[in-house]
Amino acid sequence: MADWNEISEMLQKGKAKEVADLCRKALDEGSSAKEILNEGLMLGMGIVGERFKKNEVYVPEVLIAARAMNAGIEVLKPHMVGGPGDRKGKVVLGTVKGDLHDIGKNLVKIMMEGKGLEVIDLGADVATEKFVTVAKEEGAQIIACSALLTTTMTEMENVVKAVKEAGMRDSITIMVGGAPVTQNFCESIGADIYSADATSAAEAAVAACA
Ligand code: B1M
Repeated sequence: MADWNEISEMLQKGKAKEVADLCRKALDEGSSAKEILNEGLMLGMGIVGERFKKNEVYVPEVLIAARAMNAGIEVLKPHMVGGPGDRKGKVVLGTVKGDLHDIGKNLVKIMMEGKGLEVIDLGADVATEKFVTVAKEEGAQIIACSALLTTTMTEMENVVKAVKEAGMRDSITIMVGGAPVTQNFCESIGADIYSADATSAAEAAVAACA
């Protein structure tokens, strides 16, 4: 069985090549991409987050850990997505204004594409109006917003307001997620769907497009 602690430790040290190699090895040994992500990569990133909170590590260390996490995700990506299939709907996805965290958002994209959805990824630090204009231009059914900071999750309410002001509220499903976001928060800002993780976000998006 794969050594989850080894993957976690390499991620914490920011050893991108080693993390990628260990993910490949774990796949070869029969672990699933989901297991490697949840037991190894997320374990490591969770520890980095705790140490960051206690000021035991700083932004540069967190950035290189994030780079190592991305290297692992790149290896897992082909094993997380399903076959091409017919496109089931269109999603405009991004991390809200002021927020640079994009790892979770990227996972949401991978899982949504794996379920046959077309995802227009606006990246991180996305202006409120951009979500709306791109959704309109592209005829998307869903706007999906990610936020990792308690200070930026409030931007999601501005997205809901902007969709209303554009007269698109009845034709667009607004999805929200990210570590500080909750079902209660989702309801309080008038968004439609809260999902706790990338897999449930993808499932909910498919259901909303059906
Ligand atoms: Co940041 N950071 N960070 N950071 N960072 C957190 C979020 C924090 C909790 C760390 C801590 O204090 N323990 C804290 C936030 C505190 C708060 O607001 N309550 C924090 C802080 C404070 C900051 C800065 C302000 C630090 C500073 O500069 N003083 C700064 C802000 C910069 C900015 O955004 N303007 C900052 C910067 C950074 C880095 C740039 C160094 C880096 C980001 C690199 C990158 O993303 N490219 C970083 C990182 C890596 C983290 C931690 C350590 C890890 C985040 C992560 O990628 N997790 C994080 C601590 C932690 O989370 N333990 C922390 C892995 C990822 C897979 O999980 O994103 O939660 P997550 O996604 C999950 C779910 O949330 C969900 O699905 C994913 C799993 O399946 N999900 C969705 C996400 N989006 C979704 C959307 C959906 C549905 C589900 O529907 C649309």
